[in-house]
Amino acid sequence: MKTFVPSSRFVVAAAVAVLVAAAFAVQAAEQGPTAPSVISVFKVEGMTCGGCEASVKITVKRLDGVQAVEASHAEKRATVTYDADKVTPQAIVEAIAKLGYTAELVETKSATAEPEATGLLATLRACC
Ligand SMILES: [Cu+2]
Repeated sequence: MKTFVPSSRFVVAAAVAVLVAAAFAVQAAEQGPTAPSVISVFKVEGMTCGGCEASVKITVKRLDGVQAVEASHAEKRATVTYDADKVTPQAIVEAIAKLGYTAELVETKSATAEPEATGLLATLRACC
């Protein structure tokens, strides 16, 4: 009578499967609706047209943890919805500064409503 002895390859595969499942569980938990989102409003100097707004939106949106970005050159303002555990207002200010604009944090409040989808119609071009 043979006893089932798992091969080392089987053990490794099983271990990998468990780790992958655990990673997915952690990811699902992190993306849950309980993630703490906040909205920060920044005063942004230097934007002169819609292209500038698009540059700010696209750049800030790329930061890990940023969920939505609104920018207005007329109001000299950018409004960013983000996960406060992943990104800071200072990081957002620095990202905008690298584009050549001056950003300053005005206020931070907790996000109450779902952020609108943004940036879908933004034109991809370097500007001003
Ligand atoms: Cu512009």
